[in-house]
Amino acid sequence: MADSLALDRRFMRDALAMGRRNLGLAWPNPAVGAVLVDPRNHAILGRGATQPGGRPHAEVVALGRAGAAARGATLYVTLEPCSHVGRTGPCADAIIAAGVARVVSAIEDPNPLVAGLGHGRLREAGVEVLIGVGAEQARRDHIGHFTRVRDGRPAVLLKLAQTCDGVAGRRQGPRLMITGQETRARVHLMRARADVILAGVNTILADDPDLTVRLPGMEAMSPVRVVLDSMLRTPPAARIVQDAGRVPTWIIAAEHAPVAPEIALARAGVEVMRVGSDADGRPHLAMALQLLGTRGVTRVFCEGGPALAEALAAARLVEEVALFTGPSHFDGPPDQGVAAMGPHLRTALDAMCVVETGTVGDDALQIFERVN
Ligand code: AOF
Ligand code: ZN
Repeated sequence: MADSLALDRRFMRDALAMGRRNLGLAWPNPAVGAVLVDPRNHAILGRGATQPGGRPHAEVVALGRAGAAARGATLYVTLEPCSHVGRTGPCADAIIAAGVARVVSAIEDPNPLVAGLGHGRLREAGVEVLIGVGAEQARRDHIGHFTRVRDGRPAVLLKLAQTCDGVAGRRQGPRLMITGQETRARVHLMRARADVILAGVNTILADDPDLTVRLPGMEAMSPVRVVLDSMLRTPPAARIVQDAGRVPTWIIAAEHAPVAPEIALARAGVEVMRVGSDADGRPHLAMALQLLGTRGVTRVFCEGGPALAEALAAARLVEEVALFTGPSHFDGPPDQGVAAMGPHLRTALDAMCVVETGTVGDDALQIFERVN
């Protein structure tokens, strides 16, 4: 039955692509994709993805599109259909009620409310269930759901840019231009697929970035911007503060941060949160991420610069690294260059696997993924 496996893979790829379209929008839920197919002629009867804010679930959307045609159909879905009663009834029950004959599911949902119960319920009702097609890609796409269920925190995807001799920036002076226009577009796409963008206050002070998605047609996909700023040094004139009414900005400060700047920032529409600090007085990274987890955040895209990247790696909080390497050498005196990678990040990368390599314009891109 090699043919049927090839078909299952093909339609699961469709379902995975559907789900990925809503990465960055579906939180606090995973961005699931679903495709209903007529097994007789392989016609697609309906597609769906988890909707912005997490509801309706993907299966319900696909079933709604297919209507009565779902009877006898095969459903491809990138995560186990839920079995719990949430804001509406369980997807497993909707699938059974629609008369779906076969479900091909990429991976079990680790959520203890579901964890095998969705598949079990389908089988009990006489639905044929095949699990595991596309599992590797599904685990990647749902990585934030997995870390949130397992560790109570979002997954961290780290972006790094370096010159070909490993420099990420200048100690002082104008910003070092490392990568080209094509990389900029690619980074904006990566931003759009995240729930929040994370940066340290030093990046805000040095570059005054706006950290939004500025791709034509995708401006509405800008994630929440989160700044780690222990002493609340973010200036009220910073871009991320000035346009906080349009794209939300959250600042995570240490408990001992002064109150006066908080009032000014809050007046500008910024939400200030406080967490305990580490030995150096900075917001405790694991606690900051836990806090984001309680807010429903599943995917963090970190553009915070080398110091934050190194600290995240040291705390073993990095799931994925996108490393862009530009074509030029650092043009300044060696002692003026900030190294892109510290020892913890190097060790972390050594233990990761490379899942993608290629070029983006004149830059090289490698994507590394944590193995366990
Ligand atoms: C599905 N299909 O498209 C998604 C699922 O709060 P609720 O009721 O929306 O349930 C959230 C949980 O449902 C979430 O934590 C995850 O386990 C699962 N997500 N399940 O059947 C979907 N997004
Ligand atoms: Zn569901």
